[in-house]
Amino acid sequence: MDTLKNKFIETATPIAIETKELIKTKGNEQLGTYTVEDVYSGMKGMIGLITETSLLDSNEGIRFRGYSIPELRDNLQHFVEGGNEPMPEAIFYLMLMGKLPSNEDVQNLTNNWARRSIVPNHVFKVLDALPKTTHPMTQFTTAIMALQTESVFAAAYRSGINKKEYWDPTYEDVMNLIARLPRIAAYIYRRIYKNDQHIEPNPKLDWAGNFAHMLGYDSFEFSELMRLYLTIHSDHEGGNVSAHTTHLVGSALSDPYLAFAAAMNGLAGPLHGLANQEVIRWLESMCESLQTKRPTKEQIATYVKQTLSEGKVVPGYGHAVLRKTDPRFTSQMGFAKRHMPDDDMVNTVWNVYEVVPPILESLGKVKNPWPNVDAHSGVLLKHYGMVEEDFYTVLFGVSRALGVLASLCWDRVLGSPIERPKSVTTEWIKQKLGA
Ligand code: CMX
Repeated sequence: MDTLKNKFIETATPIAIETKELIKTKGNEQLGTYTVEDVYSGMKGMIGLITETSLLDSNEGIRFRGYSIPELRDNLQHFVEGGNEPMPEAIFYLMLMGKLPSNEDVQNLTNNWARRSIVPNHVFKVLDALPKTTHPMTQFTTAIMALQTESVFAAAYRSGINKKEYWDPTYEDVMNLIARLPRIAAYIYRRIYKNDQHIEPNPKLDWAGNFAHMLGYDSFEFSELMRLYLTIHSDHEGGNVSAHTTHLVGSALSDPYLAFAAAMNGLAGPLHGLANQEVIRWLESMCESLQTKRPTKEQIATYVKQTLSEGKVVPGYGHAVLRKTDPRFTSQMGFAKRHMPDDDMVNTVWNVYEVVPPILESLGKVKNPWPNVDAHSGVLLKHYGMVEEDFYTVLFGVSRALGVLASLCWDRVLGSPIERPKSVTTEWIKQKLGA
């Protein structure tokens, strides 16, 4: 028996209850600029970061350099031949440069990333040394860490670079890393699920099209889905766990590989990027337990209530900042309406969308009862045969690189300082309040 463990929980439980009570009774009292409740609630709403690439409005959703998702559909008019979905190259250009790219800019970026995309062999060897049962996100971060041997920033820092030049090797690392992520992700996918049958890249394809090809999905529709998916998951201003982690770790002048690997460990949490995996698990276990492919709204409501009564969250619903349906959910819904309106699982997601918000609202504590990006993404992938939901967060990670690494370039240009917010103890707060 672990006596320390028992003693710890005996000591901690009354303190946790007392702390909750303190927040309830003294939550509105000021501690400098902020209230007691602000300090205990994960810094939500506190302005304390600069992120140039995108800005989130709680009612309207994300704006990338001023463009909302519907506006991007009208303005990012760079398509592959016969295509209709935005290209990730274009959103990266917009986030990095602050202005819309020309077709030539997009093509140059495709070529630039293709040139940089070769992954050194030792990275594959590191992956091959892991058990195949290792979660794909753990394999992904391990591969990014293995790739850190290539960091131009780390080498430049070691050789004594002037701080005014930091942006240059950072940019090189950022571009190399983005270029190589699809190959790494596809390798992980084929290694785990397709019996190590790897597919060589096709340098003639665009970044997302080539990724779809290396994953083993060559249908035009799937590559269009990848273009949309990799565009809309790319950024969500600076305070979310993956963006903030990149900025925080990067602020210690850890190179982009170290900063991005840390971010991916945050994305791998079920309250953040892993939620897309959890949504599919939840939908499938609902259908399995009800023995139907299309549960009725009444059946869904009963299942939602059961989930809540078991002390679990409804995955894909809620958000720390958003207070309306996530426009990234709506844009995926639009894709599904265009390409797969009769899919059973997709229709279930739409029925869940009608059922869940009033139930969450009735709890009286959920600040946002509406769906987020993760509520819809998995069913689209499943429709095309990508049924391995444990892999879904890796796709999110490949996309998230675009925003957080563009931001890291700006951090170095702006000379952002090391991040070091002040923390206090509950004892300190009690003394301050005379409680
Ligand atoms: N189901 C059940 N309860 C929920 C809930 C949900 N979907 N969303 C929030 N709540 C609960 C919280 O757990 C919290 O309960 P306690 O007070 O008992 O701890 C209460 O409602 C208040 O939470 P909140 O202020 O509304 O939400 P937070 O800002 O603390 O958390 C989030 C935001 C996203 C973590 C939360 O809504 C959640 O857990 N959602 C499900 C997981 C999910 O979909 N995550 C993906 C988010 C998008 C992304 O990053 O990819």
